[in-house]
Amino acid sequence: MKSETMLALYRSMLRIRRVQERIESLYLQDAMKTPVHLCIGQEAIAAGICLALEPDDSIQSNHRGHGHYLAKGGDLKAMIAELHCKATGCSGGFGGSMHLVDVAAGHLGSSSIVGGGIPIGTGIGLAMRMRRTSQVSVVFFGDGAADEGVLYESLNFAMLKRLSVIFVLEDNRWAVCSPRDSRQTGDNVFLRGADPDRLFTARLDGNDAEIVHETARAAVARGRSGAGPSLLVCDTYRIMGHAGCKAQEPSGYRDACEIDAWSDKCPVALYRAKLASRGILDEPTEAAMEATIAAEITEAFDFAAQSPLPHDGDLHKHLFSE
Ligand SMILES: Cc1ncc(C[n+]2csc(CCOP(=O)(O)OP(=O)(O)O)c2C)c(N)n1
Repeated sequence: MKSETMLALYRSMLRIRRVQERIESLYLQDAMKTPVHLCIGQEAIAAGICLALEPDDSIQSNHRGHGHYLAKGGDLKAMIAELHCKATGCSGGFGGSMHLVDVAAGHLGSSSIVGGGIPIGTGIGLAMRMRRTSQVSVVFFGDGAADEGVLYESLNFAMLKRLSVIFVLEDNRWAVCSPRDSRQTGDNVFLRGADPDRLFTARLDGNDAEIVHETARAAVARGRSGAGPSLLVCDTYRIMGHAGCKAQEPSGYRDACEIDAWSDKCPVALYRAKLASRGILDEPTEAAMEATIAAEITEAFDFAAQSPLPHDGDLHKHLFSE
């Protein structure tokens, strides 16, 4: 892997982490008028997958979608404005944190309906096929969404038509406060009817950005060649609570040792150490990266604070095609 690619992976993860941290630190001021679901701990998946995509490839995301939006090239100012429900937000202030969209960046939307993006991303893959393009459609979803029957219908259809869809399961082991074992027998989603000839499957360390990126590149190449879909199951963990910020997380349903063990596998810290040991990331480079990201985040929060709220008269806009 080229050193620019490694630095791009690191920058993308670091930027997602710093944005999440700023949201976390300011959330309880109540200026952000939307529930938030932070993806701290899961940055390597968004960064690794999206760096393998072109701007006109598309992604579908879920409620925990800030990382996907940013990694795919979504506009940070518009995202932060959306969290403040301002008219300048990427969904006009009507969507909030769970409904981000940036069509220009190929982010065709996130949804609060668990599993909701799976059939949409599959349909986008069908549209790409019908238009005879070599684009790829990626769907990000959690292990809770993998409990929904629609995943298996969508996988089946994508296999049948050999669609260029990459299903990315971010297996963080928890659905709100239900552990995976209480919802699924075994831990092998591939056993549920997948055809190995038609579906490339991989279970990988979702906290290792390079592994995620290399695997995504293989899945993208397969999709572009017309060979069909892929299912990438990325093992990871959400370090923060399910929703809101620290103070709002009910404690007790997760073992503190489990959280500590996964915190030690922080994808950002591990990759920083790896790049430093390879001599690719030195202190001045990292300091410059941090400064640029910090300035960008401050600018985005200022932009959101100064932006107007949507007009009352627009309340029913965007409900129907005009
Ligand atoms: C169809 C549907 N069912 C239930 C919910 C309530 N709900 C919101 S998030 C969530 C858990 C999702 O877990 P997972 O897909 O693993 O994603 P994670 O939150 O762990 O990232 C649930 C059940 C919902 N939003 N939509």
